[in-house]
Amino acid sequence: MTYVRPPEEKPGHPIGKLTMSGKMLGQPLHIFCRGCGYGSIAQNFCRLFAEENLDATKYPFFVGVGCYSAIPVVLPGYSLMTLHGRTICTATGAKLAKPELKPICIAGDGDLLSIGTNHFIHGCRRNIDMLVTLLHNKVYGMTGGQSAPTTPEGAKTTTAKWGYIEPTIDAVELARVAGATYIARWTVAHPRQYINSWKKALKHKGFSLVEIISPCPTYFGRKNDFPEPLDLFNWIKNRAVTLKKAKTMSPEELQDKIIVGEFVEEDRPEMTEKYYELIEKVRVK
Ligand SMILES: Cc1ncc(C[n+]2csc(CCOP(=O)(O)OP(=O)(O)O)c2C)c(N)n1
Ligand code: SF4
Ligand SMILES: [Mg+2]
Repeated sequence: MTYVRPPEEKPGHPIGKLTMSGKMLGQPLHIFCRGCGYGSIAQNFCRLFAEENLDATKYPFFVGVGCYSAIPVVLPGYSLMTLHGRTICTATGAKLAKPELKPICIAGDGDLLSIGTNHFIHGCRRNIDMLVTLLHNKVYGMTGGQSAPTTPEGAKTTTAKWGYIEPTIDAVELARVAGATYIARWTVAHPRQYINSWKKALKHKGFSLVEIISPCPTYFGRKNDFPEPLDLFNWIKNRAVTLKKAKTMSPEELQDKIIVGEFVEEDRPEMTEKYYELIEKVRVK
């Protein structure tokens, strides 16, 4: 005879109740492909809120258009799906109107480093107080695996059958020269490290970029001889070297490596504060 567990004995998911699907269905669910990094990133956002005991109403999510747009379905609090590439400018409006909020933007590599590059540069330059999480999966996942500005040279994609011929953008370097004041890069194999970077970024006053390299087994993996999702995960994991180690390596040794760590942490006047100071100064008394 099969034992049917009575509902009152069913163990609750520790963070499930915080999420939209958890509230409706009792547990957090996601719709990503098998082996996609986005499911674990979504769940770690929930973990961040639970561990820091955050008031979800103060940390609204802004997402662009890509596979990652489905992440907010399992996130606590409020979220706004903007247009493709328009997360940062929408979050800028929200921050200026309600300075007590700390926007969290979730953007893809196609979203942030192609159609939305200008907003990214100006967000960094303004040092506006928000956390931008860049999900770098090396392709435009949602639209069928086309090349992105992060596709490695020589890699195959739906639109680069014989190998991609363009040089790639380094988001960390772009953010650094544009003026972001907290910058970190990790991979999906570094969950504890990127959660800690999120925690720091939420306490930091200014523009923070946390880049996470994430596998897209369905498009990048399939086209580049990674038959199983775990093969692509291990390829990402095994290429990661820490910033400290990278300093001891030659440019040739670093060529196909992913340098991970915290790259920038500094204080600089923040845009929203300057904006409100100006309003106070010019207000007719
Ligand atoms: C203005 C505009 N141009 C193009 C599109 C089509 N489009 C939707 S998602 C996407 C690519 C998403 O790629 P990325 O941001 O890397 O996210 P991923 O799906 O890889 O997570 C594109 C080109 C769109 N929705 N809006
Ligand atoms: S297509 Fe790629 S990025 Fe999109 S859900 Fe599937 S594995 Fe993830
Ligand atoms: Mg992408």
